Amino acid sequence: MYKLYYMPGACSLAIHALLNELNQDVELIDRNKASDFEKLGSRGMVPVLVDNGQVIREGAAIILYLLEKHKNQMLPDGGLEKARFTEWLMFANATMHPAYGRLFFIGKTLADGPAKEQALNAASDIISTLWTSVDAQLTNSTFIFGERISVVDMMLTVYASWGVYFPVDILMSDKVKRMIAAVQAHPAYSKAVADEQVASQ
Ligand SMILES: N[C@@H](CCC(=O)N[C@@H](CS)C(=O)NCC(=O)O)C(=O)O
Repeated sequence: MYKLYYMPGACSLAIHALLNELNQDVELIDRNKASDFEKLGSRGMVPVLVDNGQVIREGAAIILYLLEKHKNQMLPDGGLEKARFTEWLMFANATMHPAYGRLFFIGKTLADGPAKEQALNAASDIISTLWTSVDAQLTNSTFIFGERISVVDMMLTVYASWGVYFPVDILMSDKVKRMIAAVQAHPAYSKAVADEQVASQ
């Protein structure tokens, strides 16, 4: 069974949902309650996956590892199709995730006042622009890669859920909102959300 070090609702939620989607059993370990979290070389960050004693860090590396290990229809075999998949995986992990990360950084480091408000608004403008890129990819389809859900949709939906923690107006088109609603209703995702809520009580 896999062990997943997580924080409720954090980016580790997408890995948790992916494990559900791949029908893999997982032991959830709340990093705030784990005495061995630092010893794993976690750098203080989730997700950390442990597979048979082997520690894997970095969300994108964990995702590629799982997709290559367990048969699925998300990861194309190679060529341009695989490049497109990796491109969107990295867009989510290395572009959209850090863009939301700026909100957390500003929220934690700046004192309340006009400078903080200005910085939060500037950060949220960048996020709104990134969502237009998602909108353009959705064209007439529900998900990033057509009508079949992928881990990229799940990652983007996790990040989108963080906007409510900040007094900012992040703009999303109806197509983007429809994609997010479809992911939230997807059983592998909704089960992960519910299980993390129960585990954190
Ligand atoms: N590049 C890392 C970033 C992971 C990351 O930023 N994780 C956040 C949660 S979403 C975290 O653990 N932050 C530390 C904290 O909030 O204490 C990855 O993709 O795995």
